This record gives sequence, C-alpha cells and structure tokens, in this order.
Amino acid sequence: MSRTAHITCPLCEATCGLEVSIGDDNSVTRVRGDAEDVFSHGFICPKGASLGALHADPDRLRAPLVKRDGEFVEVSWDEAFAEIDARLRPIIDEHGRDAVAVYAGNPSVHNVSSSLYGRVFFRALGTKNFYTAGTVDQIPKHFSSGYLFGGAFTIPVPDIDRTQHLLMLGANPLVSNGSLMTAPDVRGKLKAIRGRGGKIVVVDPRRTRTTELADEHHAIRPGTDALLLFALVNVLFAQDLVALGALAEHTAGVDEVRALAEPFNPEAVAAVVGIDAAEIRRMAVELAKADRAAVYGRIGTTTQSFGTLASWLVDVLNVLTGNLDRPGGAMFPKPAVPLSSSRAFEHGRWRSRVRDLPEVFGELPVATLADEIITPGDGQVKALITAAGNPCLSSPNSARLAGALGELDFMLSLDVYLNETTRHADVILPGPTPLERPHYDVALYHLAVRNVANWTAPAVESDLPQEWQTLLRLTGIVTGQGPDSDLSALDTFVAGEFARRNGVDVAVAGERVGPERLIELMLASGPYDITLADLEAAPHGIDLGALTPRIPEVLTTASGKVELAPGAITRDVPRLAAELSTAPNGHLVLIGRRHLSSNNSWMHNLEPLVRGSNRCTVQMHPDDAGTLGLTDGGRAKVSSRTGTIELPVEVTDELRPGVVSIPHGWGHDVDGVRTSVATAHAGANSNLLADEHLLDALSGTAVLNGIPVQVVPA
Ligand SMILES: Nc1nc2c(c(=O)[nH]1)N[C@H]1C(S)=C(S)[C@@H](COP(=O)(O)OP(=O)(O)OC[C@H]3O[C@@H](n4cnc5c(=O)[nH]c(N)nc54)[C@H](O)[C@@H]3O)O[C@H]1N2
Ligand SMILES: Nc1nc2c(c(=O)[nH]1)N[C@H]1C(S)=C(S)[C@@H](COP(=O)(O)OP(=O)(O)OC[C@H]3O[C@@H](n4cnc5c(=O)[nH]c(N)nc54)[C@H](O)[C@@H]3O)O[C@H]1N2
Ligand code: SF4
Ligand SMILES: [Mo]
Repeated sequence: MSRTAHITCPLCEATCGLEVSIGDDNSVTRVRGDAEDVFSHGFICPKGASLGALHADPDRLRAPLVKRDGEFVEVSWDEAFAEIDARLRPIIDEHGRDAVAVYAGNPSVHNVSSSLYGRVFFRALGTKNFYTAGTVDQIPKHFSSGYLFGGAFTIPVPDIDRTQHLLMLGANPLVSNGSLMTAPDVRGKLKAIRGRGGKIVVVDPRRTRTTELADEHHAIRPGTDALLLFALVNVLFAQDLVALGALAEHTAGVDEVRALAEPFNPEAVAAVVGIDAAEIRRMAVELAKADRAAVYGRIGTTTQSFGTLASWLVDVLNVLTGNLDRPGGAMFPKPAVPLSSSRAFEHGRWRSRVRDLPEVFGELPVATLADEIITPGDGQVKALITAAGNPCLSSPNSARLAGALGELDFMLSLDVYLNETTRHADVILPGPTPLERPHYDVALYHLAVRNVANWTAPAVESDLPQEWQTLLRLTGIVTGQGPDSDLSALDTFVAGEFARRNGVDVAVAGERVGPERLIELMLASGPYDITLADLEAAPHGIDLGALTPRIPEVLTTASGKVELAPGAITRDVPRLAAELSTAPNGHLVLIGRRHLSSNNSWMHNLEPLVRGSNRCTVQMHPDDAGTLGLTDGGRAKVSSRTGTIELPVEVTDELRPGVVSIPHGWGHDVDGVRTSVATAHAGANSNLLADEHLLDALSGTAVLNGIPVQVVPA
C-alpha cells in the first residue's frame, strides 16, 4: 500500500515541512512541500525535493566499512565496534583523552540523534580537542551573543514578518534559505516587507538573488563590515538618534560604545569600505527613523577577519535604535525544547596546544586541527573521530589537513558517504537517511522567526542502527565498557542525567527511549504545556505564535543586563582602528558563494542537483578580467599563500571590481572515494586557497571571505 508521511526537512536551517509519498516497496515516489505545515506552508527547494534521490543513491553507505591492507571492506556492526575498541582504547590508555580529537560537521546539528547523543559521547570522551564546522561558520555570533546577553545561544533573529526595515549584511537567504534565522520561504517574507511599504537594504560585495529583491544594495569591500557598522553607530550618536526606549534600564555600556565609535565616522571609513560617507549617513538615519527595524548579519560577516566585532556591532545597532526585543525588530525566540544555559558565557577556559588559540563555546578552531596532529609532543592528537563532517573540503588549507590525516594512528568517521575526508578513516559507520530517522530541530527552533514545534517520526524503516545507538555504543567504548555495553542501561542513565539537569521527573517520559525520551523530558522542562504525544498528533507542527519580548528574563549575564561593551570584545577594537590607516592595496580578494542546489560539500552525488552547467567557476568583474587577460569561459589559475587551483572563468559585473568569487565544497576528483556522480562533476576545492593562519582574532573563526589571491590565465 502506498502511503504519505509528513517530515521536517533536516537539510538546512529552514525546517520546511515536506510530504513524502512512499510506494509499496518502501521506495520514495515523490517529495513535495507540505501545504499544511504550520511554518513553511508548502515551501520546498531543490535539495528537499532530492531526499528521495539521497535515499536511493547506490553510492550511499549501507554497511560499516573497515580498512584492511589499504582497502575498505564491508563488515558487520559487531566487527566494526570490535575494531574501534581494539584501536581506540590503547590510544586513550597510552596518550590520554586529549589525544583523541573530534570534528563534528554541519549535518550533526540537523540530526536529533547527534544533537542529543553527540554531546553525551563527546562528554564521555572528555577531550579538549573538540572541533566543529562552527569555526568555519557562526562562532563569532555565539561569542558576541554570549558576552552581550549571557548565552551563546541567546541570539536575536530579525522579526522578518513584522519589520519595516531590514538591513542585511553578508547573507543571501534567497539561495541559502536563511541562516541564524530559521524562516522558510524567505522570498515570500521579503516580498511581504516591501508589500507593506517597508525597506530592504543589502550589503554584499556581490549582486545576489537577494539584492534583486532589495530596495538598495551596497557593494562593500570584503572584510570591512565592522568599519561600516561602527560608522553607523557613530552617526547615531553624532546625530542624537540613539533611543533605547524600554531597553535603557536593562542595558549597560552605552557610553563606552559612544567613546569607542568616535574614530569611525563615515568619512574615516568610506574609502576602506568602499561606500560613500553620505550614503553611510543616510543608511544610519533611515535605520534609526524606521518604524520597526532589524539589522541582520550572516556568514559574509562572520567568516572574516573582524567576524566577532561585526557580529557584536549588528546587535549594538539593534540595541541603540531600540529595536532589540520588540516586535518588528530583532527578537529572541522561545523554543519548546530549550537548551539550558544558566551560567554566564566565558571563553578561553583552555587553549590549543600548538598555536595557543582559545576555546570558544567548548571548541577549538578547526584551522589548527592539522597543527595538533602533526606537531610532536605531549598532548599530540593521535586519533580523530569525524561525525557528519567533510573538513578535507570545508576547512582552510585543506591539503595540509588531508596530509595530516595520513599521520593519525586511528581515524573513525560517522558518515553516509566514502568521500574526500572519510577515505582517510580506518572505520566508517553509516547512519540512516533523513527519511529513516526521527527528527526534532532542537538547535534551529532557537533561531526561528516564529515559535513552532514539529516532531517527525521516521518515514520509512531503516536497516541501519539509529545514530544515537551508534553514539551510545561508542560511549561504552570510551568509558571502558567494551564494544558490547548495555545500551539500554546507558540510555536510561543518560535520561536520568537529563531529567536531573532539567529539573524534571524522568517518569514523565513513560516507556519512551532514546531521543524520544529526551525530547519528552526537555518539553516537560520547557515553557509550553505540550508533550510529545501532542506533537505526534500534529503531523504539520504546532504553531506557538509570533515572537514575544523576553528581556530581562532571557539575559544571563552576571549583571543581568545587556552588556553592550564587554571587554572580551572591545579589546579587539584597536586592531579594527588600525584598518582606518591601511589604504586598499589593489590586490584581488576571494569570497565564496552558495548555490540553491548545493549543500556545502555533500549533495553533489545526486544527479538532479548537479545537472546543467559547471557551477564551480571563478567569477570576476569585466575590468579585472580585462586587466588580467582573462575571458569568459577561459581557464584561470587562482593562487594564495597556501595553494593553487585551476578552474573556468565567469566574467560578470555582479561582483565588485577587485573581488573574485569561488563556491566551496567542490574538488571531488580525489582517489579512493565512492561518489561516482560527484567525481564526474568534480570542480575545484576553494579551501586549498583559504589560509589557516587568517583568523578572526577573537573567535579563531577562519577567514573564508577576503582571502588575498592572485589570478592568471591557465
Ligand atoms: N571557503 C568556504 N568554506 C566553507 C564555507 C564557505 O562559505 N566558504 N562554509 C562553511 C560552513 S558555513 C560550513 S557549515 C562548513 C560545513 O563543513 P562540514 O560540516 O565539514 O561539511 P559538509 O559539506 O557539510 O559535510 C557534511 C558531511 O556529513 C555527511 N552526512 C550528511 N548527512 C549525514 C548524516 O545524517 N549522518 C552522518 N553521520 N553524516 C552525514 C556528508 O556525507 C558529509 O561528509 O563548511 C564551511 N566551509
Ligand atoms: N543552497 C544552499 N543553502 C545553504 C548552504 C549551501 O551550501 N547551499 N549552506 C548552509 C550553511 S552551512 C550556511 S552557514 C548558510 C549560510 O547562509 P548565508 O550566510 O545566507 O550564505 P551565503 O549564500 O554564503 O551568503 C553570504 C553572502 O555574503 C557575501 N559576502 C562575502 N564576503 C562578504 C563581506 O566581507 N561582507 C559582506 N557584507 N558580505 C560578504 C557573499 O557574497 C554572499 O552573498 O547557508 C546554508 N544554506
Ligand atoms: S529550504 Fe532547506 S529545509 Fe526547506 S526544503 Fe530546502 S533544504 Fe529542506
Ligand atoms: Mo554553515
């Protein structure tokens, strides 16, 4: 009998509801948007529509692999865990827990198993060498939010459904479908802003699909957003436009910000940022005078040299204009399943061994993972566990990292493909596809522009263990219980700890086990009167309403106030001020770009998503192409301090002169992978050019936008 299942798509941050049609043989016959979903109302993108193709992909791993004499062989789950126990335990016993590094990639956030049980396993492992894709992404925002509001996840999101003025920097949500802003159908929401007479201003070195929907586009020089934002702050003070409103009594540090902003007047920054002083003034005045306004910055503002300062200044502007925590401004979601954070945020509780970089949010910068593997001495990393990550394509100087992986004594990967990273592993453990697993978006509902809750039961049965079971079995291994520990006892222990920490009685979860039990416990500790049974009875989700003001209850700083000028952030302002006197040197800089049909590095093995012309090109402005003797369709060699890649040239005036753009996540033409479609559409790996020594000074996040490069005809 064919049937229909309703799921939440876990591929990106938009959390769309999808309707999956399943045939007699459990094959997926169609995936379309769920018109009744309370949040996404039928929206779907090409990636969501390809979930069936992912499920059916013959290259996808369906059994554990162990490398024997350099070749991967399929083994049983018992054999795989025995191998892991035999190889990993001696490393922990001999070299200690820090000798085992972990890298958790992007999909592990979009996965209820790994988001709940990953933490259990990583804690049990107890290594300081914990890395994630966050340090090539959003860590600056955790850093700034942590110090401003007290919690790394206390991140305000633009109240896009009610705002009248949206200032967006370094984001292209029409392609990315939104990030640090869970908002399905951004196009519809942006159109609605203009439909009700509001204004959209986009700051981006490139003319994007999002700029096409905007009223105004400012093509900023890459890496200079903090200067622009400081100039906006400067104008607010200079023209007496600062108006905190109800926030005044909950905010400290306004005078410090006024003093810090002094040197950054529009005239001082204009030449460096590449936007006229008069325009900057007008932007500030319009922002201040708008009825309800929100400033929003995304990856163009975080993966750059001043990522934390830019992330901080975004919210400084939201506060100074009185728009923080008010409808139509930048607001704090109130998720049904809250990640508890009662202690005030701090960073630098430990530092990396080789480059002395501080921990932020419990993690070290992935830009230094290779150093920790190849540098001998006490504390050297001897083993690596990757979980849903492909750092050989996603992290800076990835050639050096790939080389380092060859020096490990043991590597384990939890992944659904044998790809550029997992080919280095000794053991690969696959997990079920999004159609075969339960889902609840624990992380992303913390960033949703509307409070919603939606539980997904597996649409089809899986032959593979759920990843929470795999993670528990690994927990057994690293806690010395061997490869066959009692998973049910471990899970019950975990649930007991969860209940204790969340202040609820574990009995409320009844007979449930695994993620279902944990979600039930977290719902019980949360702010709404809903249970998992309520969610199970609501396959299209439960709408919990528009965002509501949460200050002061949401603040967990030591002072209980918004700390507008925390020293941990403002100490980087002198480095920014030094930029005012560095004239642009005329060198080309590289930025990235995303495409609607890509998902970082890992969905290029699906034919429907790679059809059409080669997307992995270097884009540049006609003036630059002319100067360099490059023509559209010709080939170029692009080089940086760390490497050289060759790829086709696309000449386009979408880019600001002096800026070139290459998408990341390509470069699939390496030996030993099992991704036939991706290999045939290989492209080049832009992260061979990203420099592991170019970091945001405060957060250690890699500079992926604004990399100095040279380009010559190939
Ligand atoms: N130059 C440049 N580099 C960038 C960026 C950029 O803009 N420019 N963006 C950065 C950003 S924002 C991010 S988030 C990172 C992403 O960096 P990563 O997370 O390292 O890379 P992904 O490409 O997301 O790879 C995800 C991996 O998870 C596997 N996978 C998918 N689903 C599952 C699952 O359900 N279970 C398991 N176990 N594995 C699964 C895939 O096969 C793949 O190997 O890349 C960063 N790198
Ligand atoms: N289709 C698709 N969707 C995705 C992904 C994907 O790979 N493909 N990846 C997902 C992930 S992991 C993430 S983190 C999100 C990211 O979501 P977004 O942040 O919306 O991602 P991008 O499309 O890379 O947009 C970043 C924009 O910043 C601009 N930019 C570059 N440098 C600068 C700068 O210095 N200043 C300013 N102001 N702008 C700059 C770029 O030109 C680009 O238009 O997308 C997610 N969604
Ligand atoms: S926008 Fe994101 S969540 Fe929605 S269907 Fe596409 S990949 Fe899935
Ligand atoms: Mo990301």
